[in-house]
Amino acid sequence: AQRLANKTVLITGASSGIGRATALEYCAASNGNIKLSLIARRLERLKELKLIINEKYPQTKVYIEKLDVTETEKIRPFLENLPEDFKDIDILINNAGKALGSDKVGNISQDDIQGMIQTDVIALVNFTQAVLPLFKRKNKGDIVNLGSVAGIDAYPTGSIYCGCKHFVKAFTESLRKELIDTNIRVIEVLPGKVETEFSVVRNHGDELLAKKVYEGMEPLYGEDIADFIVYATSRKPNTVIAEGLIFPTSQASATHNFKR
Ligand code: 8X3
Repeated sequence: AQRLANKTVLITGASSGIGRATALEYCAASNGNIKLSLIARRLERLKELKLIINEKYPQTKVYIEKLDVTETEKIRPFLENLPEDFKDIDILINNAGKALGSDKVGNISQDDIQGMIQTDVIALVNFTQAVLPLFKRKNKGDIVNLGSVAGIDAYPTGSIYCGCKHFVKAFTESLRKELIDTNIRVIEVLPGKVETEFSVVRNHGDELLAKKVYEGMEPLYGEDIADFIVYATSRKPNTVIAEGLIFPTSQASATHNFKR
């Protein structure tokens, strides 16, 4: 926890799910001695989160901004215009991501294809590229990319999402190798079933269908992944937790071996 003291963390997709839980977990682990830049499309949610954080940790500096990570041209201005206190980012959490639909190849809508690739692939690359010059100047910093078990275990009806997450895996690995001469740490988190708004979004808002995804099993929750992210980024500087594949106890692969 001492290692987190006064660090600046930037989290994309911070209004819900794993991103939100990660913001809260950094506060808990550092006893509020942390600076958080939280971005998402839903500003109201971020405002609520900031209130919740500052109620418990009045000393925690929280900066929130409404930003759609797919608006590429806004990313660099956003970073350049961060308030002075938040400019010196130590940890980038590329969390924003989504699956859209469960259609088979041949039936996938253009909107779903673009939506996933824009967020899961292009935005993640753009944020990484935009923050990297700072990390290189400092010769330190942590980049945490949210992959998925879908990034190592492709399943039917998930072709685009699985493709995106395979991309995240390859991109993250290339980056870690490129940065071998630096102290920058590149970390990939590969969650299995985590009950967040993920399945509601995948099912285009159908809450009943979303519930079924976790029926009869005990899924993970955002805080379980947050716990790992905070653990990985608070190791000694000589240690990189390069990858973490995290399942609920009732899951052993993307599509098989569910204990229900
Ligand atoms: C989310 C996990 O199994 O729905 O990345 O693809 S899964």
